[in-house]
Amino acid sequence: MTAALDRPTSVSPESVSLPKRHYLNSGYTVRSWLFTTDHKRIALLYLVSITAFFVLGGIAATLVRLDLMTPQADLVRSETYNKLFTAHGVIMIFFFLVPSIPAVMGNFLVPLMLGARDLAFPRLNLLSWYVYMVGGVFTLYALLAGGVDTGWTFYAPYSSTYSNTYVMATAVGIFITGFSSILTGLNFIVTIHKMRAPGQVWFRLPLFIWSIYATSIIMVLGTPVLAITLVLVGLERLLGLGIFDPRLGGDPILFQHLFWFYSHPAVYIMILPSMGVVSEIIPCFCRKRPFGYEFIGFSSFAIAAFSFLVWGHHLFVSGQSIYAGLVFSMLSYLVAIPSAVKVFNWTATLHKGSISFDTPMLYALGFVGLFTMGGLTGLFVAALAVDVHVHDTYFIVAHFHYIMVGGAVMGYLGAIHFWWPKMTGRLYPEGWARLSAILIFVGFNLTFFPQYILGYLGMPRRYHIYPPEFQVLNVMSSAGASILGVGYLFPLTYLIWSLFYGKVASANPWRAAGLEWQTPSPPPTENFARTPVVRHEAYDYPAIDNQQVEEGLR
Ligand code: HEM
Ligand SMILES: [Cu+2]
Repeated sequence: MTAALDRPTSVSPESVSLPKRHYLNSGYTVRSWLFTTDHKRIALLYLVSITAFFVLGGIAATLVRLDLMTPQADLVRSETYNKLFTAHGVIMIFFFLVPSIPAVMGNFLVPLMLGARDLAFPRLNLLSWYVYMVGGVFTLYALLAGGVDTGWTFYAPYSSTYSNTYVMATAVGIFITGFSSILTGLNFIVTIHKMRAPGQVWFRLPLFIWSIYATSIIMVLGTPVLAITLVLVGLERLLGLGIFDPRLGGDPILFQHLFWFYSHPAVYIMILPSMGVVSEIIPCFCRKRPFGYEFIGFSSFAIAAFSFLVWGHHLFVSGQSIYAGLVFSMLSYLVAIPSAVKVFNWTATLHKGSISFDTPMLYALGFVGLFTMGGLTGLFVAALAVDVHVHDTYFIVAHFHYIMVGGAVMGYLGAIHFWWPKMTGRLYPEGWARLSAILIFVGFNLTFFPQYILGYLGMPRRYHIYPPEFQVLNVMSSAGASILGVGYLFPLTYLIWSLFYGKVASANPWRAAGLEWQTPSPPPTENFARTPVVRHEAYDYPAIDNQQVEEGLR
């Protein structure tokens, strides 16, 4: 087993104490954090910021769900209701989900997984965080000063002409934050091309890197379109140009084309990184090479490419020609193919694996199930006739929450748990963590499954008042939301607890493959004492396990 000689032997007892020198104790001042160019510290800056936004978005969701407990408008006024779901959508999409895995886990892991010291442009990386924060503060100001009521989609001409809420300030905030996304994407692309350790050829890259690369392409190509769209809305508001408002000679459908040309691919900015995470976790917790490594990798690119061809499925009922509708419907089914390839490969990896159900694995399995549900109902809405029936109903709300919360957030939580020992050098309490994973899964389904039924029965989304016969399902959904909310509070609590009291983690507590596990937990500022050399395939779990058996460690 010479090939495996430079693998970490993780469970030897002397390795289980915090290293003397690591990136967390390289400086304690506020300055050492706010001016750091260490990708790992920047990842933590993002972690704290997006967590704060998640809490704010969650509070807005809670108020919406509370209000929908009764058919009449009992809690808030209609204007407030509109502002609440808009705040929820804007925060969750632009300030939580889009930056979640790329900016937190990507920042932390990309250099480590490549065996590099840092990202290609460390100062640009810090700038990205500042740009994100400036945009975030702008938007928060707008939301607190008076709010926006356009929905996160900013449909024109309502947003460009009629709404008298804080559209401009919110749009400026999102516009600014977009640059953060673009800079991060560029940084990742250059880093993945230029900074790989010797021997780290493309087909030995972790699948997480493939997915981050594909995500970065979408970030770089898609985000400018959103930025331009928001500028056009702004110009129409300020100068009365006739771009979108038909009264001024503009075309409101043009807005929808531009908006969804970004926002459909953006869904994959949210989901592809989670797919990458799951492709790391599943092989580790069933001790097998991923089935069809190349297929999982290339399907990320196929998804990224196809995602740019399907925006018109959001316009089926907007009066586009029936032929355009047909083409977009067919193209939408194309995206299902690479997605299904991934699900098939994960499932095949599980087959005859020796599976252990640790917390990251629970999240990964949750991801596969819930993403599949979201994806299958995506096929429903990609069918023209079905979409006419369920368009703008709660069916859509259920569908996208299954993808974005059941999929992307589960992947994010899986990632946080999987790499927490590496990030902090501490283990979290496994029992609590499993409990909360189960709570989140149950709460999630109770929240969003009834919404499929509500939508199918005809309850429109974004409505404040609904007919009494929909109340039972709405109450179920709100009850689920409170379970889900508690489920989310758990990790927030025990992860912070573990920072101080958690058991010290070894360099590689999961016996995982991948360069990031070959350096101490938490890693030193320069990541690796010596530049690692890659001599074997990715995910060589059989070899790792054989070696440990030979050394008498297992
Ligand atoms: C705690 C769990 C959550 C609950 C209970 C929840 C609930 C809701 C509700 C009730 C709506 C309003 C639907 C409507 O009136 O049309 C909504 C909309 C939305 N949610 Fe969530 N949500 C949750 C988590 C999330 C997360 C984590 C994300 C994304 C990361 C998200 C993204 C969205 C988006 C984009 C909208 C659309 C807003 C709009 O129509 O303008 N939600 N959610
Ligand atoms: Cu779409």
